[in-house]
Amino acid sequence: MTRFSSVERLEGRVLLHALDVAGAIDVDAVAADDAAPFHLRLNAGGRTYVDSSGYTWERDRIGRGGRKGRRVYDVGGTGEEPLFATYRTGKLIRYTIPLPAPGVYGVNLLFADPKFAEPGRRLFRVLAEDEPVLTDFDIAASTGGRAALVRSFAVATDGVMDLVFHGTVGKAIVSGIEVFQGDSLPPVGTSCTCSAGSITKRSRRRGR
Ligand SMILES: [Ca+2]
Repeated sequence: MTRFSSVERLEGRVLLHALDVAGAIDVDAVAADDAAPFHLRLNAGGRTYVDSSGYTWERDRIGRGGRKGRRVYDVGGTGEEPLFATYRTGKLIRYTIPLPAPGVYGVNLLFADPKFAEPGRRLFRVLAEDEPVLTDFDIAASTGGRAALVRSFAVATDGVMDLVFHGTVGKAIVSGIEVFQGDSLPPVGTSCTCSAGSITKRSRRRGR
């Protein structure tokens, strides 16, 4: 069994050091982390980006699968076009995000479809911690395509947030990911109508 014994903050990233529970526990470091709620902003498929509110979105170093992309176009419903116009896309995309501790975290997923404006051309599902949070998700059906869209969830985690995007018609796509503790902030730079959902480990049904 391991415990997270210390947390370092470097360039906005949180590095976790897992030590055997019999090892020395740096209580001060854990306490210091408790004072600052975890909040990761990730610019999927893009570079480091500072949004209009001054928050830094990290470049996409941890995404796996698919490819990074960027399309210059007028992204509707947002003032953060560089965030939404860069994306990771593919049949199977995976983000594995280390967290300070197990528990419930807020997740905002940012989307914009740079290609399709009509429904039915791109459908995908999203799993958080192995549970589907979006099924037959169709960006264009919600926004008409080239506009910002945010979906928000509360997800119970084991200390590592696993997000999987799986294209069922065409390729999955994602423009940004926020994972955070504490109160939810308004979705960045978007005027969309956002849905909220939540899952907990207790509600999970296995064997489906
Ligand atoms: Ca992006």
